[in-house]
Amino acid sequence: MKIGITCYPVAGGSGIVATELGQQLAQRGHEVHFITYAMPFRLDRFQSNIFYHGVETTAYPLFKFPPYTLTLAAKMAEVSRNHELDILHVHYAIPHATCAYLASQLLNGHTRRPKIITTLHGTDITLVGSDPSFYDIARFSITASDGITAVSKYLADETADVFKIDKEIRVIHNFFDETRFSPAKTDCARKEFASDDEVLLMHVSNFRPVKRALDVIDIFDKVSVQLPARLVLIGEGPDTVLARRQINKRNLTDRVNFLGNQHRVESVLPCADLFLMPSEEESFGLAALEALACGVPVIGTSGTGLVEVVEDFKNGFLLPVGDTGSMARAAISLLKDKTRLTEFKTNAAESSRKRFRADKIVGEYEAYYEDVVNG
Ligand code: GMT
Repeated sequence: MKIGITCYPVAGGSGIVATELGQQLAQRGHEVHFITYAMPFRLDRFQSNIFYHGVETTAYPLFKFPPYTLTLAAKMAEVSRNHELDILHVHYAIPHATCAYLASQLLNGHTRRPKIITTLHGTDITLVGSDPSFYDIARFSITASDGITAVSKYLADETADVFKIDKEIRVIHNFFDETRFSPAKTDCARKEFASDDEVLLMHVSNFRPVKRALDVIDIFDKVSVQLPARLVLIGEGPDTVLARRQINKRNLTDRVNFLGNQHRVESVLPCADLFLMPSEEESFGLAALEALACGVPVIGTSGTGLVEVVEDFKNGFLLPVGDTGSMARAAISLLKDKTRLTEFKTNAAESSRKRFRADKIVGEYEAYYEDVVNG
């Protein structure tokens, strides 16, 4: 098939899933066209069957805000026409589903109009989509799509509820590339971050308030009172400054390592003993899945989409949002019990492979594409 993919090209979960999906589809022989305003974050090497179409934004004195959505819609229509796309798969509803709808209108009368599939990732619904000013346009654009997918049942239910949508929302979970994400075969670069007698905790996110980076630091602080410990923080975002300030305030500077955005998290993740994801909201938790795939147990929040990813008491623990005391206690007891920790690490690698490996989940996308294209 010929598939156009639009996503945010930055280091967020939706862009990463879209990029990895495009790469997997290209490997399976599909022709994939990325239509984005910059080269997607993980599209960092040449691959055959992948094409990139940059979307320009026009700076004109009259435009206080460059009309990116219009140039994106026009580019979607142009690429669809020139390459006879079968599918335009947009990730993150706002504004991509709206742009795809507009592109489809531009193609009215053209014999081959691509089917539009919108994949909902989370904050497009839970935060942005439900903001009153976006509600109508988000609902309209999502329902106007030929196909809708959500990255968890939790998100599909939330979407149906918030937007009163009775159309099918197909649940297709996030996935990982098992040729890259796997437990440490050697000692990885662990000694760069911690010595043999220290435990190593890790957190990866875009440091938005929803990720509760200060809870990560609080949990780490509590753990390090009981155990010699180090923390590695990966990613960047609006709360990075707050997090640094908190680390200084608690005198943890020499035990915390900030790595910023990393294109290849798989080279660092396997070094960790435990991954922390205490998010307020998490529709799925791709970073948690990537940690599990690297054999790292996860402490996350209950009542979020993480319940579909982390198996409580098997490869991690799920606790209420903000309950850093319980999260720290769970972390300490697991880290102190080496036999149980090894068992959790094995479970993490095995169950993530069984449930979320790329060939299984990408096959689900392909089957869905077939369903939508064949009406
Ligand atoms: O909020 C983020 O962390 C980024 C956001 C995105 O859309 O870029 O991530 C969402 O999509 C990921 C990929 O599907 C999910 O794994 C994340 O759980 C989800 N984030 C939230 O729901 C907060």
